[in-house]
This record gives sequence, structure tokens and C-alpha cells, in this order.
Amino acid sequence: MLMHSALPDGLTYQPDFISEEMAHALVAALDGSPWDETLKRRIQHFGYRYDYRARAVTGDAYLGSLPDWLHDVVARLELAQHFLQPPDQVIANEYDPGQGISAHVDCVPCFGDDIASLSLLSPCEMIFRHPVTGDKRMLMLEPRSLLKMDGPARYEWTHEIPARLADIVDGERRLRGRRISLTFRNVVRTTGEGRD
Ligand SMILES: O=C(O)CCC(=O)C(=O)O
Repeated sequence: MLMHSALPDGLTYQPDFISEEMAHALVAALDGSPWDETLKRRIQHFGYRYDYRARAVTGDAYLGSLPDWLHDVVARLELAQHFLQPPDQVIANEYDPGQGISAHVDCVPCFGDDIASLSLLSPCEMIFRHPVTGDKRMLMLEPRSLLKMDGPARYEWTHEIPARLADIVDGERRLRGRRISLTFRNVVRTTGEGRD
């Protein structure tokens, strides 16, 4: 597993976490499932639906167990000891060039200590900021790489993807294409009816 000392504590970046074949199969499975178009970017939720407005996983949010086509990648996450309990919630985000995600810390009361995001298709830059120290770190997320956040990277630093058409890599402008990420989490608390 690769460790980058310049990255926030608790952040691990692992290139080539999955094979080309597995990446291809994941994209095909996602494109064979309905994309939700209610946000600026398209999304799909598995396991539990996350309520972006309430910033919560509500009591009625359970969607069922994760689909079979996610099992191999979940097994790989467990084998690599990224999760103590198998993740039970997955969000797919699709970013067309020019789309991003604003700076945030993943919902603290909703999700557990371990969060992992798998990148598919186009590379793009992710930015991490520490709100207290003002530190800023950048990382190019290459296709098939895994980003694992725990500790300070999960709880103290925000992460974001700037809404850009291109990123600068080694002084060169690299145009973005379509990117999809799969973010794996454990739901630790639901709110509202039923499961509060
Ligand atoms: O696209 C990514 O890699 C990160 C997604 C993310 O931050 C989120 O779903 O909260």
C-alpha cells in the first residue's frame, strides 16, 4: 500500500486497486442501473439513501443489501483491511467535465470511521483543506485508484473536487472526461421514524 507523507494524516492513496476488467464491469453495471438526476451531478445510492437536504440517513432510507455486482470490490476492501465491518452504504457520483463536489466532511453522525472512494474513468484532482490550520493538499485521483480516509482525513480535513474542465498535472493541462466514483461507508446511525 502506498503512503504519501505530504497527504493528510489518515489518508491513504492506492493506485491500481482494481483491474481494468473489474473497472469496466463496474461502469457497465452502473450504466445498467438508473441514475438519479436531482442533483447537479448524477448519483446512485445503494444500501441506504443519503438525504442531502437533511444531511442524514433517515429511518426509512434502507434500500436493501448491496447489489451482487459490488460484492467483489467489497471483498477486496475487506481483504485489504480497509473496513472492520463490511461497508453497507455506497454512493456512485458521476462527474462530467466541469462538474465537482463542494468541500465537505462526510456526515459524522451517519457514517463510521472508515470511508473509501474508488475512482473510475477520467482522472481528476481532489483538494483537501484543514479548516483550523488553513493547510491545503492536492491529489490527482487516477482511474482504478482507491482513496481511503480515516482519522484526521475523515474527521478534520474537508475534501472537494473543483468544478473544472481540466486539471494541471506537471505543468500540463489535462482535460477531464467523464468520471465516476464509488464511495463505501458504514451507516452507524439513522434518524427519524423507525430506526432513530
Ligand atoms: O468523488 C469522489 O471521489 C468523492 C465523493 C464524495 O466526496 C462523497 O460522495 O461525499
